[in-house]
Amino acid sequence: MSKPILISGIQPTGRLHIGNYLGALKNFVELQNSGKYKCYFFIADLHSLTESFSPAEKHKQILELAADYIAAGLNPKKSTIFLQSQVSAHAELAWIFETLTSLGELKRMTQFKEKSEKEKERVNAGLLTYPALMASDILLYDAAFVPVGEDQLQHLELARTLARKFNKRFGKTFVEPKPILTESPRVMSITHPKKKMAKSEPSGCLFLDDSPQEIKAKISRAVTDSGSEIKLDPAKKAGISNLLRIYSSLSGERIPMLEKKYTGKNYSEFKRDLAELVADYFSVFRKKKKQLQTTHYQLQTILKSGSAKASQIAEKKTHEVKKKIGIEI
Ligand code: AQP
Repeated sequence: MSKPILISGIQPTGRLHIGNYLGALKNFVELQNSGKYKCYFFIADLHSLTESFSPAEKHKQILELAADYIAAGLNPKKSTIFLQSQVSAHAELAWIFETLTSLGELKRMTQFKEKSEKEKERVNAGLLTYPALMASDILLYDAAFVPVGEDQLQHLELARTLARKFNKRFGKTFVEPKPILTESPRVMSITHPKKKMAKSEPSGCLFLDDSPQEIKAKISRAVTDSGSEIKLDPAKKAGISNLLRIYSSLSGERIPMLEKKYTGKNYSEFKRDLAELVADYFSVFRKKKKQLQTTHYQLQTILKSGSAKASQIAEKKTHEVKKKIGIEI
């Protein structure tokens, strides 16, 4: 029996933070290495055009994300790694999905509401139609599973709705995908622990390639709470709870074990150990990423060959879709 298909992507909008890693990328690598899935991982460059950018910066960000993928452990021999814009079927199917999606469904999306609120003077239509493109990214490949962070669940639900809607109207064509969440589906900002860690708020991020000195300085400044107990209590102790979750996800030690280990110890001891853990955990990643970025050729080759493979699958699916809706001659 063939393996279930799994797909996910990340936007090339800057350096990855530990939220992107613990919510998504770490899981991509584990799922790939489990050998249980046929995996596709892409760089969501079309999605990233919804935010302000310069062409030179965008080019750099794409190659940087490719280096992040490989340095974190994605392997082009095991997974198809590709660039979204190189597979034109993504944009083509997105248009068809836009015609099947109501304006109300799109306007209700939390991401659209939050981002359009922030970028009042620059709300582009792509921010609104983003979930239709995301549905296309997933449904083109018959993906059964999508590893994502919690913030993407609402968009994934729309992809499921679109698959059902299309199948009902035009006949069985798409698979309804299910999310795969990690134990840290929502890593919080280290400066505003009630808010999600996000690339657009860099001061609250721990970046994967921060130097050990930067990590130490950021963690020592991380917002904690009054009191001194190191205990998971997201409602009353959002700061320390977030740091505990990061510690647990990277070390593999369960939170009750950590609470026991740090009984009677103070925040600064805990923070010092966490900084050391984070710096050590990403030391191989930092070296590999640097080395991968010395030449772009290897990264470009991986993306070109992955995109050619993905195009074959995606084009077959768009032909099927066009036939079903009556626009193929
Ligand atoms: N804080 C987070 N905790 C857990 N998972 C997260 N993800 C993002 N932030 C967190 C997950 O990372 C994957 C890739 O994210 P993306 O690049 O598509 O999203 P993004 O919105 O550009 O990333 P940010 O950092 O969240 O930036 P902004 O500032 O734009 O909001 C996704 O699976 C996502 O769930």
